[in-house]
Amino acid sequence: MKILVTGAAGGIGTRLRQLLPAIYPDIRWSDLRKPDDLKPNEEFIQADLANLDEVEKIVEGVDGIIHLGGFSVEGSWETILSANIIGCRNMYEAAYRAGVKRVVFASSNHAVGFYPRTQKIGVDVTVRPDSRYGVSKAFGEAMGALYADKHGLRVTCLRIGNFGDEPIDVRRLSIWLKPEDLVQLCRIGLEHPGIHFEIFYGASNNAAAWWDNSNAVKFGYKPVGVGEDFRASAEAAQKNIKPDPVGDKLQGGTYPSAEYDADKRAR
Ligand code: 15L
Repeated sequence: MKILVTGAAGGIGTRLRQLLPAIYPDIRWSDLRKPDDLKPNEEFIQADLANLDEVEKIVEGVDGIIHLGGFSVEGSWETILSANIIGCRNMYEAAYRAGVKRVVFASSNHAVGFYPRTQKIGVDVTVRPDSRYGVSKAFGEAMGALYADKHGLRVTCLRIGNFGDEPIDVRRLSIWLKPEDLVQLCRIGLEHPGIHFEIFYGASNNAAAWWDNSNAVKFGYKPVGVGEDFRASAEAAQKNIKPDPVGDKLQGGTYPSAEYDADKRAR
């Protein structure tokens, strides 16, 4: 398989550049800017996702796409519109036109970040985005469903929690995703014969999880990261974080509490 990975210079992309080549020897990497540490043997094409012509060039000849590209946190409407909404539409549309078979879309927990931490949710709940960024991820999931149902792309959306070597605070004990587990989820999306349109939570084996990830397990996902192994360090780190009366109750944390004023408006 020839794979395109967008967002190659970002945090997740940088880590996948170490992990993926052993599995997929033929990878094309892309981003708005060239990664500083690009190696001579890595194929890289620079592209602005907001420019359809450029996106058509990067998808040419690939079998599958891992779409990490775009803005990875909350941003202004203009930024989110261009990088995440227009950019995501361009990726699906270019993939369709070029006959790409599979897309793994990096969605985010922020598509459902307004759910309370007391509620365990599956992948079939109504989206409750907690930010403009979260709205763009819900949009990317909806576009995935459209291109799967209407055009036959095989699409897997990963609602990624927090990617890294360990959970960095108490919230992340519930949503942590070990890099090797992300690789496993990408492989399911790119290779499993039963994929049509699926949503999985991008989370490791976290006893404190707020998510029911049985859909991923059904497709063979066996996470190796164990969140509870890091409880002591996560709780210690939490002591240095200021309490957030709104965000601490909600799955999305600081994303739903930023700009929050629902409690101040007369109904
Ligand atoms: C995300 O979607 C972001 O890309 C990442 O930077 C973190 O903020 C993460 O969510 C999180 O919720 O911890």
